Amino acid sequence: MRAMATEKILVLIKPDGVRRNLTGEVFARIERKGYVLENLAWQEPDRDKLAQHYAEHSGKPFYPGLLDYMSSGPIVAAVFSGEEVIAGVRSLCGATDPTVAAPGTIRGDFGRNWGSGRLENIVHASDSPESAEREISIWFA
Ligand code: IDP
Ligand code: MG
Repeated sequence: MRAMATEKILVLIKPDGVRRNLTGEVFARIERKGYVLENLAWQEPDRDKLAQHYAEHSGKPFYPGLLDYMSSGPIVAAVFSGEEVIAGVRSLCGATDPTVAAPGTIRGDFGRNWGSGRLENIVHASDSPESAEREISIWFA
């Protein structure tokens, strides 16, 4: 029998998503698929918090630009739950690069290259149960 342990995921509406009034659109897609909203918070993170969140990318060429992008305005953080919610929400988000993310996905439908030199893609979603637990403790301490 299939395991039914309920999983959780951290979702962030990144500054471009908030700026472009896409917060409700993104959450609506996740809710309509059937996942359950567990927690929600408006956040204006300092650089330390963003560095903790993106620790795995520290040292990569795009890391300083990523932190600039993520500091460019408010963020909305949320926790959703459900069986296989991580795979489900990441599928709704689409590929990292919005230019080629599949149509029908959040990044594919609403994202593009704006010429900022950064990869602005509206939404963050945890990629494993371990990441989700770590990230939820950062944003919902
Ligand atoms: P993900 O958000 O799809 O999980 P990750 O590889 O974990 O993608 O990267 C985290 C974030 O860092 C991306 O969402 C994007 O904003 C940014 N990023 C990833 N790769 C690049 C890159 O090659 N250039 C610029 N920014 C990048
Ligand atoms: Mg990631």
